[in-house]
Amino acid sequence: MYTLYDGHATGGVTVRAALAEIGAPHKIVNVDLGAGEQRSEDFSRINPCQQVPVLVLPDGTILSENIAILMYLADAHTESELAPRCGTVERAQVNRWLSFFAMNIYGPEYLRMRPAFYTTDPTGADGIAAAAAAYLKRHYGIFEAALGGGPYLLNARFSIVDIYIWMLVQWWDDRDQMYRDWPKTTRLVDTVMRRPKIALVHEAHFGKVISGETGHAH
Ligand SMILES: N[C@@H](CCC(=O)N[C@@H](CS)C(=O)NCC(=O)O)C(=O)O
Repeated sequence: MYTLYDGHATGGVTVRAALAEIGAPHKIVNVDLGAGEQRSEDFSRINPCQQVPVLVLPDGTILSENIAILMYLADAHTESELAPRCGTVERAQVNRWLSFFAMNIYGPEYLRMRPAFYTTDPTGADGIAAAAAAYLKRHYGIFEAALGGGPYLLNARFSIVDIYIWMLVQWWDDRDQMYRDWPKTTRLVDTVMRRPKIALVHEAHFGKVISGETGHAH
């Protein structure tokens, strides 16, 4: 039995989605980020970074870091086919884009959404948010140009990187610009969120799934 420490609508939705796809028995311990529970002594012992998600494996091993958890789940449950076999070119591409999104989208989204946290100069926050937004747009554009026929990164083959991208795109607030400028990326995300098991996670955390290629998530 896995134990997932997570809050509401956090990056941990990726782990919820992967566990749902696998059908792995698990329990969820809610960490109320709004109430600061991530900074409690008990949770800090589990993850000194005071962040969710954290997955505790059946043997008691504590795994933090979103993409490490996703890779573990895919490799421990190969029958669910959530990632190509290690050592293949397809797997290298999955790892490459997981890494790309973790570095170039996940981190910079925090700069865009919470700029004041990243400066000691209160007058500098708006500039940080604007620079982060420009950086994010550039990198979403790079991904859009790299996507092939879709709908997923590996075309017909769904994998953990698609789950990760689905989660991150929920943080981007200009839906109209996204559908206009990144049609292949939004098609990928629409396809992920309509997978029956992921649709349930999506609705619980982000709102109603709307059918149709151009349906907006919000
Ligand atoms: N590098 C970590 C980052 C995790 C992270 O940023 N988690 C956020 C929720 S999405 C969090 O727990 N924040 C706690 C806080 O804001 O105090 C990962 O990839 O899992």
